[in-house]
Amino acid sequence: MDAASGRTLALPEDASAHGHRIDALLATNHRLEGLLALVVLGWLALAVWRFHKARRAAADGGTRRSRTLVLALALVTFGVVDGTLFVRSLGYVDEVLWNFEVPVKHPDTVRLEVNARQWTWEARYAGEDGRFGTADDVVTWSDVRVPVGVPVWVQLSSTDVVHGLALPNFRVKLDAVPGRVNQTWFQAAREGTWEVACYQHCGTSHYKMRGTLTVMAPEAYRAWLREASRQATRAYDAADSAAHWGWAWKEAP
Ligand SMILES: [Cu+2]
Repeated sequence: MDAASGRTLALPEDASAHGHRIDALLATNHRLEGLLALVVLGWLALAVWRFHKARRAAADGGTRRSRTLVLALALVTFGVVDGTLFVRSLGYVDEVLWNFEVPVKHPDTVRLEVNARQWTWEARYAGEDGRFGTADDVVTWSDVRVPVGVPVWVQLSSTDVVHGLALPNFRVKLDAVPGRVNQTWFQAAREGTWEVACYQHCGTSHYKMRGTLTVMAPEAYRAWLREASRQATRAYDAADSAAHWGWAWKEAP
């Protein structure tokens, strides 16, 4: 690790409850690829060693036996490598990524509307009354706060162009598409401050589209939300139509 720049070859630190499953998939992929590379290179070295004195090449690709052998090897390799990744990905999709039962059923789930625009992330919380689109909604700019240990259910859209919401430390990536609401959920495993990034090139200041995600203790989060909600009610301006982006929460995932 390069301490001065914070750069490292390793994956970003995993601060989420489920990111380890993505990392395990990547690790499996790397191990299988490494094994394949070893086999192929070993085979190549063996061929060079065995035939290095031969002066005339003898093609043997034309026999039925050799073609069957190559096809069988290719199919077995595909089945083992891609089959393993496919089956394990399905487990992750079923149990985590598309399992909206978890945020639906968990009573403390934080619902978060995120709107991307050139070049910031607007985040809307329902506020003290628990309903979106009311005077006590809390809106932040590129400053997302969530409590530790509870599901965070994100609904994401965009005002202008396609953006990509990325939370590298939570292994979350989701497209922000104008005119539609995409959703995902994640859960923080520990407190801290991490990066929110845009992973779709979205214009000249794309590189500025960077925010922070702060994971707080549940009591601290509740205190922050209560105070922010109180301030939002005081500052509410019914005529400020630009501030009233947002949508009725889509309950059915
Ligand atoms: Cu962007």
